[in-house]
Amino acid sequence: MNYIDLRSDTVTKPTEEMREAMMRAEVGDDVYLEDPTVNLLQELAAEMLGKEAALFVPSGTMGNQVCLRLHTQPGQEVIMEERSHMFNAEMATMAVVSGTLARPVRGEDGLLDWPSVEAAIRPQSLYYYAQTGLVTLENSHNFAGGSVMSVERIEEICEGAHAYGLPVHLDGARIFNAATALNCEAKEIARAVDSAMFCLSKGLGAPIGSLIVGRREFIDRALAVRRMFGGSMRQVGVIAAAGIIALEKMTVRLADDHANAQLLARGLAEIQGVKIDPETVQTNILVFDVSETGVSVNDVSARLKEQGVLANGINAKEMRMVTHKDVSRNDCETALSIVKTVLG
Ligand code: TLP
Repeated sequence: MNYIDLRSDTVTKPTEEMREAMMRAEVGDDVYLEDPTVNLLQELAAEMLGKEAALFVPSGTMGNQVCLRLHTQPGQEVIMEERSHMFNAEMATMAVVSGTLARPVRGEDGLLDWPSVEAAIRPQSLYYYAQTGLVTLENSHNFAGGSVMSVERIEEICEGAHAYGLPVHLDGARIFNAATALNCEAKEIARAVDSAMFCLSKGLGAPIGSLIVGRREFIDRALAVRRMFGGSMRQVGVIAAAGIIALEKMTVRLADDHANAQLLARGLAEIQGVKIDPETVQTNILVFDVSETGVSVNDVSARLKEQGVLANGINAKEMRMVTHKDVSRNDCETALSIVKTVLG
């Protein structure tokens, strides 16, 4: 069956242009920093994010965790939003590998604000408290329905955190979706943070890869941590070539995915028992509550699959749909009518 796959924007296939570029990529051993295609991708990434340097890493998880490791000391706490990916979906790496403890804080629609971050910072005078070492943000916010934090809010949090001597890391896996929604450049979103990670393999269609960006000195140290985590690669220009096309060609089309997500949100909101406010859908991710439809999340998922639509639950009540380049407007209309049949 030809599924309409709304499970994630990670399911996309590389474009023909990407495959062609991968085949022709100039390569070298990246452990010697001699892969020209990787070097080009890193320069492009640093330029687009407005930072001194960038480093190519195999996955978003590794990128986030390399940064966390560099910013913290074992025994410290990291302030993060309660539904954030780093807290919920990275296998407790921050505890196992960096010896840190999450200090989860609930943000409305997944978005932290400075007063709640400040309230979570541990006082330095009390020796029995673990000390706060880092603040992390996520923009757009995956499990809170692709919500977007404004540049002003990010800058206020960074200014506040820096006054306490705390660095801020941005999980910007989908920073270009956030930039599209905010109608700004990614570098404006990243301006005040100390490090950021973004992914080429989410909405941008590349098969593999993420980048971390920051000051030159930070990225130099990140090389060693990436190596320690097993993430240094060799003739990896074959992948970086697709990443360059992702950055040069694929960010401009994200508004189409956002429009398709709106279409799905408006249609879902009309279904009896489904809870979603289309006004809150700002990017390509929709999270909706099916608990009042009388059908469990797993059953909705299974019935949709029988009819050719893939979508998963993210908890006992909520499901997620993610639009991307490999689902058309027409596919979204078809998916919607299938959801209506399944829940109607
Ligand atoms: N998100 C994936 C799954 O892991 C849930 C998805 O399908 O959305 N930060 C954010 C905000 C993410 O959404 C993800 C992946 C990551 C980090 C990790 O990236 P990878 O999967 O490349 O390690």
